[in-house]
Amino acid sequence: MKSIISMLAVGFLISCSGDIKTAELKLESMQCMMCASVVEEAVAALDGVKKVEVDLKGNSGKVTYKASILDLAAIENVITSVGYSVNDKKADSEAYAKLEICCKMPEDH
Ligand SMILES: [Cu+2]
Repeated sequence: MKSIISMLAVGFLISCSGDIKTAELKLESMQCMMCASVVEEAVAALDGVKKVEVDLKGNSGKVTYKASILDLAAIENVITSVGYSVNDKKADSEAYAKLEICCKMPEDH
């Protein structure tokens, strides 16, 4: 089932524009709605991002972007720069230190 959906998605993207990519984001350090909206807004503000969805409960996200303007590393960098970890990249420690207490990892409470 999943492969059928992704085949359809790939077909759709190619017929639409070869330049558009979708990437999954692992967002393990999000704690609350505020975290989700901070991450979402930071990514949405990047030039070349078409769409971003953050799933707080799933600790994940999905971003659709123009590959000619932006790459995944730049998207990951903006997320770490606002204090959250993404995929295998750690949050910027200064930005993380400034987060509200409720937005920090449970072990730091
Ligand atoms: Cu939070």
